Amino acid sequence: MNQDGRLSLEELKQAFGHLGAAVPAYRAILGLCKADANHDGSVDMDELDELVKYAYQLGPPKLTVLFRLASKAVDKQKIGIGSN
Ligand SMILES: [Ca+2]
Repeated sequence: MNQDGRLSLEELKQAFGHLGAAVPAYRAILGLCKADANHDGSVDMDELDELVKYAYQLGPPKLTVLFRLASKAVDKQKIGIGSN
């Protein structure tokens, strides 16, 4: 997570790797395909719900890590909102 408020494919690979996925790249690509509604190659705040839904299918332990990533993204977004 590079704190830019969105998750790139590389960051998703790292996340699924930490989750112990057998094939992190495969999970990352599938998750990105499902969640990346605007096809910019990353998962932003508007798309995070879909990514969480995908992770939910994989099981609760994986959800925990995704929520941790999501909370970082939300924190970043709050900073952006507060500066307006
Ligand atoms: Ca996107």
